[in-house]
Amino acid sequence: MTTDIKNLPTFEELPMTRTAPVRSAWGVFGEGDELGTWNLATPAKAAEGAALVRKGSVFGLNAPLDALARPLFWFRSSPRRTMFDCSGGLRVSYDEYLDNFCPQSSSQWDGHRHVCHPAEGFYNGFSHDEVLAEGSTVLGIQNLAGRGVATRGVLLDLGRYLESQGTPIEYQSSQTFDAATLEACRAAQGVEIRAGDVLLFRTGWLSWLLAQPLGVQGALAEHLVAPGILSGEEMAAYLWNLHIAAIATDVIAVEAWPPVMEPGRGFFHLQLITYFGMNLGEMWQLDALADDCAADGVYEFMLTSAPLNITGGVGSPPNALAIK
Ligand code: UVW
Repeated sequence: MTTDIKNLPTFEELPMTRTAPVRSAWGVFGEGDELGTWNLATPAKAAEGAALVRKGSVFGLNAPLDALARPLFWFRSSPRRTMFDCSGGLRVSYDEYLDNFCPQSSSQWDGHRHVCHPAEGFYNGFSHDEVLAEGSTVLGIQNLAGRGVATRGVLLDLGRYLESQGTPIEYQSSQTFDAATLEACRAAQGVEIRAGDVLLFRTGWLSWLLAQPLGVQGALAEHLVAPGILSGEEMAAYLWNLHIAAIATDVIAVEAWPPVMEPGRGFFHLQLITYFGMNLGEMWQLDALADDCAADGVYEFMLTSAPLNITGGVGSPPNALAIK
C-alpha cells in the first residue's frame, strides 16, 4: 500500500476504525501493516533528504556498543568482545565474537516489538500469540532493516536552546520538555518539521552521562532519573500531527524517566510505539551534529539508518548517519 503522506488523519480524527483503541493509528497504514509511521519515509522523502547534502559533512550517530560499562536498565548488558586468531595460530587472520550483546544497551531503535498493551496487544492489533509464537517474525526489526531509512532529518537542539534562555537542562533530574518548548526551539532555529522526517532532539544528556565517574553511572543504574519529553495527550497530538516517521534523541527513553503511567494504558512508549506505530531512537550521539548545526545555522540534513537485520528483532543499534 502506498501512503498518501499529504492526506493523513489528524490526531483529532483518530482512531480510523471502530475497533481500534482510542488515540491509535491502527489501520491508517493498512490492516496487517508492520511498519507504522516508517511508511511516511517514502522514496520522495529520500530524494528530499539527498538534496540537503551540500558540503559533504557526515556524522555517525551511534555511541560505542560498550559505551556504558553498566547499562542503566538492569535487564540490559554490555557486550564482551573476544578477538581470536582464526588461522590456527599463524597470526595472519583474526575474527571476533560478542557475548552478552543486547541490541538496546547503547544507541538504539526501540522497534515495534518493544512494548505492547497487556490486553490490546501490539501495534496494529497484533496479538501476543502472533508476535511471541515460536519462529514468529511479526513486527520484527527485519522489516525496517530490509527497507532501510533515508529521509530528511531535523535536529532540535534543546540543550543549546534552553541554555540560551538561561534555563540549562538539569541532567540528573526527570525534567520534561513540553510541546511548546519543542516548538519554541524549532522557531528559534528557523527550521520546519515536515511529514516523513525523522525528528531528532538533543539535550546533551548522553555526553554528560559518559563523562560521569562509574560511581555516578552506577547510582543512576540503581535509581534512574533522566530528562525527556512530557508524556500525555498534548504531546501525542503534537507528534502525530507533525506526521514524522520517527523520533530520536540522546536521552535514554525519549520520555522523561521515571515514566508517568497513564491508567489502563501505561507509559508513553505505548502511545508512540504501540498506538502510533512510531519507533523511538534513544541514546544517539548527537553532539558533533549539533555543533555543526550551531556553526552553520542549518538544522536539516539527510538522515540514514541501517538497523541490524535481526530476524524478529525487538530493536537494534541504529547505524544512523546525518549528512549535510
Ligand atoms: C524501556 O523501555 C524500559 O527502555 P528504553 O526506552 O530505553 O528502550
